[in-house]
Formats: sequence, structure tokens, C-alpha cells
Amino acid sequence: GRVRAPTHIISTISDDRGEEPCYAGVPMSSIVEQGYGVGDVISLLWFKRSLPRYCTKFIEICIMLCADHGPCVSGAHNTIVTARAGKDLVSSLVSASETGLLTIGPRFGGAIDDAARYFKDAYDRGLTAYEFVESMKKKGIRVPGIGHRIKRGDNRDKRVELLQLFARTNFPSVKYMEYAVQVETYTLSKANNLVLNVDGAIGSLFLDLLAGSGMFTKQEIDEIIEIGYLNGLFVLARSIGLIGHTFDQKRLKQPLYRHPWEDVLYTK
Ligand code: Q5B
Repeated sequence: GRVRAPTHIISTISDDRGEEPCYAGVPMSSIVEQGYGVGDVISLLWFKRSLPRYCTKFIEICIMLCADHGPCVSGAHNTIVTARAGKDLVSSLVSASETGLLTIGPRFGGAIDDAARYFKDAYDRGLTAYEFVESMKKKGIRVPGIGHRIKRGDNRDKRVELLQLFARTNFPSVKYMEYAVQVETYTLSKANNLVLNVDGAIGSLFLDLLAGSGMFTKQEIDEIIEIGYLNGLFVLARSIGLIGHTFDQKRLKQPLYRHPWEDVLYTK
């Protein structure tokens, strides 16, 4: 009989060999004809399944709300500096060292996976907010998803409120999000900047999406959290804004950036 040569790559999410490309078995024509959106495409290519409309809408809201947060955040600032150095779009987007996309990490935008990991572990183990936060403090770990440079208890992040409102209206359960709110209530009693931030809101709400939609087994949820899919939402979203900042600088023909001496503390 015919012997199949061993393959060097295994791929399970898409196939372009037929008449038209398929995402997780769904042909392009269906995606277009059935009016699928970016949330559906992410569901197919990341989770290998079609998710209910409220889930794909939630994914789309995350992407829209995280697309940009002004020119002063670390990533945008670095993209602007790189574009002003005359670099091309891709370089400005990712850049060589600690700029653009590469700035996204545990303190900036890349705390979604860890927020989901820690909130899930603490909630599933039945820890009170007090026990959770104090145990993190003992270990010397900042609570991922908590804290912001400009948001405060009396100046909440509108993005967080919008995500919470959508989930409270559309999700079957928001138990992880309510837990994150309890954590926030406790951290706010310690300091006014320790709000639930956008990473923490997405991390906790995605746990609710995974657990409440009935579309994932417990094992699949654990794997998604362990691999760390969720920072992908911020990376994807913020790419939209960082590309915008690159075009903006080029359109404005901005010269090479040089940081002002007055803003540096020269010391020995
Ligand atoms: N403290 C975000 O810190 C920030 C604590 C904490 C316990 C915490 C910090 C943090 C966890 C990571 C996280 C996502 C670095 C943030 C984002 C997207 C963005 C960004 C934008 C966008 C801010 C002052 C005191 C110290 C600390 C204590 C701080 N955070 N304790 N758990 N989580 N959070 N990142 O203001 O006793 O004085 O030593 O790492 O969730 O990135 O808009 O900019 O869309 O672009 O610099 O929204 O919270 O505060 O470092 O001066 O700390 O608070 O230990 O205590 P700050 P620090 P002490 S959303």
C-alpha cells in the first residue's frame, strides 16, 4: 500500500489546500456570507471552535477597548520614538529593544494571563480576598491585574466598567469577576491606586467566559490558562494603536526624538 512520508509540521487550525481556505474547518465563504466578525475568526483560529455570539462580541469589545490608550503609555511612547528615528512600520511596531510590542509584559498590558492564573487559583481554592492578597504580599508578588499609573479609586477605568457591564448583562455567571472586585475592594483599602485594571478585568472575565459558556471542558480551560492565550488579546489589540501612532508620526513628519536634559536627574 501507499506509505505516508513523515511530516515535519502538524497544524490543526487552518487549511489552504482546497478551493478556499478554511479556519477550523469553516470555509472563507461561510465566514463572509454568515457575517462573522473578528471575534468569530479569533474563536476559530485560537480556540478551534465557533463560540456563542455574546462570547465573540466580548472578544471584540476587548480588542476595541485595548486598541489604544494614548501616546504616553510605554508601548506607544516607544513606537513614537522609533518612528521618529526614521524606522519602518514593522520596526516601529516591534522594535529591537523594549519598544512597541516588546514593551508589553507583566507590568504593561501583559498581565492578563497571570491575572487569570492567580484569580482562578485563589477563587478555586476558596481563599478570601484578604487571604489571597496577603499571601501574594508574603511571596513578594504584585497582584497581576491590580494597580494603575493614572487610574484611582475615585477615577475608575471606564474600560473596566464597560467590560463589567457587558458581562453582567450577557454572561451566565460572573463569579470570577465578582471575586476580582472583592480583591479590588480590599486592595483599595490599602492604597487608592490599587484598582482592578483592564488586564485584571479581562483576565477574570475570560475565566467566566471559559467556565460559563459550556463550550470548554475543565481540562481545556486549564490548558488555555497554562499556555497563556489571553495576553494575545492585548498584543493584537494594541498593535492597532501602535500602527496608528507610527502612521501619525510619519504623517506629521516628526523629527528625531531627543529627551530633554531637564527631565533627567544627573547624579553620581
Ligand atoms: N503595588 C501597573 O504601579 C503598575 C501592586 C502593588 C500589590 C499590585 C503596578 C503593577 C500589576 C501588573 C498589572 C497591568 C506597574 C496594568 C496596563 C495597560 C494600560 C497602561 C496605561 C494601557 C503600576 C506603589 C506601591 C508599592 C507597590 C504597590 C502596586 N501595584 N501591590 N499588588 N498589583 N500591577 N499591569 O503606579 O509599599 O510603596 O512598595 O505592577 O496588572 O498596563 O494606561 O498606562 O491600556 O495601556 O508604578 O492601562 O500596579 O506603582 O510601582 O510605584 O507601587 O503600590 O508594591 O508599594 P505604579 P508603584 P510600596 S494596566
